[in-house]
Amino acid sequence: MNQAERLCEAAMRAAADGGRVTIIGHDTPDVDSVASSVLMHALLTHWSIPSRIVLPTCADAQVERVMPALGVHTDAMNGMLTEEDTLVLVDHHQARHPGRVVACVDHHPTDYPPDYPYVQIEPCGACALLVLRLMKQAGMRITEDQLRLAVTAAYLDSVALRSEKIAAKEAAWARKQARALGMEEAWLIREGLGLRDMSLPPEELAMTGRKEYDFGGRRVVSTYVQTDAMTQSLLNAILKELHAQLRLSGADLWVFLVHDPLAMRSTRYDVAPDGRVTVTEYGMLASRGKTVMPEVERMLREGEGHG
Ligand SMILES: [Mn+2]
Repeated sequence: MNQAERLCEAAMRAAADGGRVTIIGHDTPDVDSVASSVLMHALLTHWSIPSRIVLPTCADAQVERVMPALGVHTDAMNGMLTEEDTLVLVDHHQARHPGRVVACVDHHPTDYPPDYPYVQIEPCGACALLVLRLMKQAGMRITEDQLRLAVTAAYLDSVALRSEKIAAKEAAWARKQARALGMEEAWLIREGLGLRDMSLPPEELAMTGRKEYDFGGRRVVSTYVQTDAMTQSLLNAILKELHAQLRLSGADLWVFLVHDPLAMRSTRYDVAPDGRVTVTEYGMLASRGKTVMPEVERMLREGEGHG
């Protein structure tokens, strides 16, 4: 038995204390968030620890499209949270909802890790892969449905295995499993690239993948778009919308990313409340979780100023 898996089990068991724990992914749940929750639920069930999954907000459109095909129905995950709840965070590590956090398993690195009884934050192509590893360490027999969930999460959370956040070894594993499971790789790639329909209104393009962060009291909102067809006029319209949204939200900064998965590069636009925009170019598909937000967090916490 592995050390991480043993600590994880002990923390969850102590927390459950005969009751039930609640598994919760990040806000605007994506496929990796939901897949990680479903796998964590299976792991807790294996340990005979009662648990439920709660999606903290409405899932994104890709979840609605993809999860039913994988046999996962999210309508049963609409519970309420109260201060009495005991929470297990997956695919994020910042507590933003009522309840006491007892554990987190996440793949968004931070220089400022939280202080929960069990914290496992490791760079990884998808959080679902970390949970899958815990399941294997716990001696579980992994079903084909569970493997399919993990493989799908790997493709969809890493821009079809192209993001810098997925290690070559993990990508090779995902490709091999997809083949062995008879999954349609063209579909995984299409969903993973997630190329946006750029004829949508800029208000909509501006808001994809919205996440909120609290970096020592500084609030940051972030969204992104994946496209190979951004134009200057469309970008201007999006940035204007983001500035309006930033002022409405009262946050300190809006970080907007344009990922071009075909050119393999990302551009970051930091929109400040005064309307100033700072542009950062990445000569790669920069991962928001692995590279961009840790940079933003450092910038804000260490007060390097902005712009
Ligand atoms: Mn994820």
